[in-house]
Amino acid sequence: MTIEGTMTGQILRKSLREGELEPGNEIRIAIDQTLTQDATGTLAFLEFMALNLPRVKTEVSVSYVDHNTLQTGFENADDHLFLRDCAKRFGVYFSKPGNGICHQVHLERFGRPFKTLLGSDSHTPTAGGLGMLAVGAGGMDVALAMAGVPFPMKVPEVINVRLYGRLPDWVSAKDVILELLRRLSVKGGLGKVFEYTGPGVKELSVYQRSCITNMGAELGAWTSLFPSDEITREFMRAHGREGEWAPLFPMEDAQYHGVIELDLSSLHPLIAMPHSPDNVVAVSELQGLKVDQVAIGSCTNSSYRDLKMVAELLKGKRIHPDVSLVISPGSRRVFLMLLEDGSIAQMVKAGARILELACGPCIGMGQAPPSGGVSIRTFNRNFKGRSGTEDAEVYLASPEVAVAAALKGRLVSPSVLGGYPKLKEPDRYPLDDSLLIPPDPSPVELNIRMGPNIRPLPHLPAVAEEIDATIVLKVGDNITTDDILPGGSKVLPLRSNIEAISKYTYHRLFPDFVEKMKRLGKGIIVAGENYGQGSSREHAALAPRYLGIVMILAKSFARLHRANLINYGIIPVQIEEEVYVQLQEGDQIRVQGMLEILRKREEFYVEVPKKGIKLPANLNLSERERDIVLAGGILNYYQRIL
Ligand code: MIC
Ligand code: SF4
Repeated sequence: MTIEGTMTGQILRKSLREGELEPGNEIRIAIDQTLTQDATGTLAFLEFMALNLPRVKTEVSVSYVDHNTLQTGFENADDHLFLRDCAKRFGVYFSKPGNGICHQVHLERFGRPFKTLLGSDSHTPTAGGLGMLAVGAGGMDVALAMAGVPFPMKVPEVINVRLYGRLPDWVSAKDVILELLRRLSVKGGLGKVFEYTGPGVKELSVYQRSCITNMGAELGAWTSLFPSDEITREFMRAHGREGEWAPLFPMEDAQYHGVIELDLSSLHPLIAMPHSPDNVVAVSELQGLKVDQVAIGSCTNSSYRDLKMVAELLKGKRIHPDVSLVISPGSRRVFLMLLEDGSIAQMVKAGARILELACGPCIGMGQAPPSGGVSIRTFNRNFKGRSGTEDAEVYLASPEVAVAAALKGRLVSPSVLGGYPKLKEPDRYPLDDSLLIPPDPSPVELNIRMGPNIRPLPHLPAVAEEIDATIVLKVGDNITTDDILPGGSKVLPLRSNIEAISKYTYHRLFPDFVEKMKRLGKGIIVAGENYGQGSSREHAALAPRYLGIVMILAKSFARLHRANLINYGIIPVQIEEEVYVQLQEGDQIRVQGMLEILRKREEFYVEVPKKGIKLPANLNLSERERDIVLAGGILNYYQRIL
């Protein structure tokens, strides 16, 4: 079986720098563009600085500020200055706070069909909506891509999602991806790329396609891709970039590892219930649920199409008195359109609160719902506590469903709102670049300003010959990086200071974790399936490492988090269910000859001396990954060879 004829295969072939294009093999691909955002970008640039290169080597690198825009202290503002200086010094575009959410701005301003994009954010696959192979990664991997180092990835399995028919009124792109999450779950995409083809593709605009590829991240997939067709070309023309368009289609003989048939016309409005994006049911099943808050925006649903729909549905009406409706436009271009065509006025008159053009409530930066409150959001993640309110009930749905809830104060089928607005994609967007600073043509010498909260990367000791540590934590399936290291307005400003942020490791779920680690000095975590799902934040690996976590024994790992663990020298070990059930918190674990195992063994035993048992475990690391762990992390490894 070969993936050569698929769209993924064609881009990988063009970008291949090392290895064979056989599913399961590790290859290296050239990265054309990178994106970083402020919450992961400060580490990424500290890491880039540690590589001692004068300038980035990519075609385009963009540093966005969109997550940490709430300036309640000096920390975030200092981070913005640091990132501004790094961009100037290293030849990177700088998207100032207020320009919009990285993924939407990137789609509009930089995304190019047939090219590769690596971003230090898990929703980087948004750009797959215009035929770009766009992958999320940890900051260190993006720093290396900026340094021109080809990106290592396992050749994925490619799954074909064939779309038929057209979306009925009141059903939108969000329902397509919620339906896939319902069918496949948050683990359904591990090791896979989803390619969308079929006659239904032409019924979707680029923004709608991007809503789908964006939330492909929630399936755990490497990425998702749509063809680049005339609709893509028109989108790029509307953004003044038709010259950058290139066609992309699967070849006639393309082979896929699986086919999913999806008839768009059979879909109805769906909603993900607390606390997982795959906990999906029909809106009709929850009819009447009382709603406290409605939040519209995020990189998934804040395009012109989505917000124009919201404005049209709010026009001449008033939101329910018990509901707070907040709306955050995704980009300045979209915001200007909405201002100029009167949409924002319609929203405001209806009672909406207009927020900054940023991630905002999606990552708990403001707008936490009331205690026990029900919040309907057009976002992509509803993990427990992510909203900033531990006992809030967060639901994910389309803009149509969200706005209907805002008007009625209860969850209702959006069709009760009457006629479905017929919207047309604009022929031209205002090509506003007023908050985008292009890189200088030649290298710039300047002192990078580093505020007091920006601390050097911690030094991490290399792996010891013998592992002898306690299981400090045993967790179940689908632990998210938000569980490991939460976002929110209190913790996010500490992203540039590992010592400070490490104090919040597991602090929502296991408040004594940090104390325990301080006492023990080192420890091991045992976990179920899909450990570390969700974001790309390397802090969720680096902070536990800093506290002394040396190894994680899990039934399976989320792809992005596993890469981050390796990059920071935590050994990811795979165990079977029989082993998982025998390990308990407090067990002392011993592994002898760890260096030898890391050098050449796949299978080995972990000993629990007190119980007198030896349990089988599996390393499952590529040669490169072994070398990185042995070197004590990726920075040491590359500093040696660059
Ligand atoms: C998210 O949606 O979880 C984030 C916040 O955008 C993260 C990045 C981060 O933690 O900074 C992501 O998706 O990778
Ligand atoms: Fe920002 Fe939310 Fe998108 Fe993450 S998912 S990039 S926090 S808008």
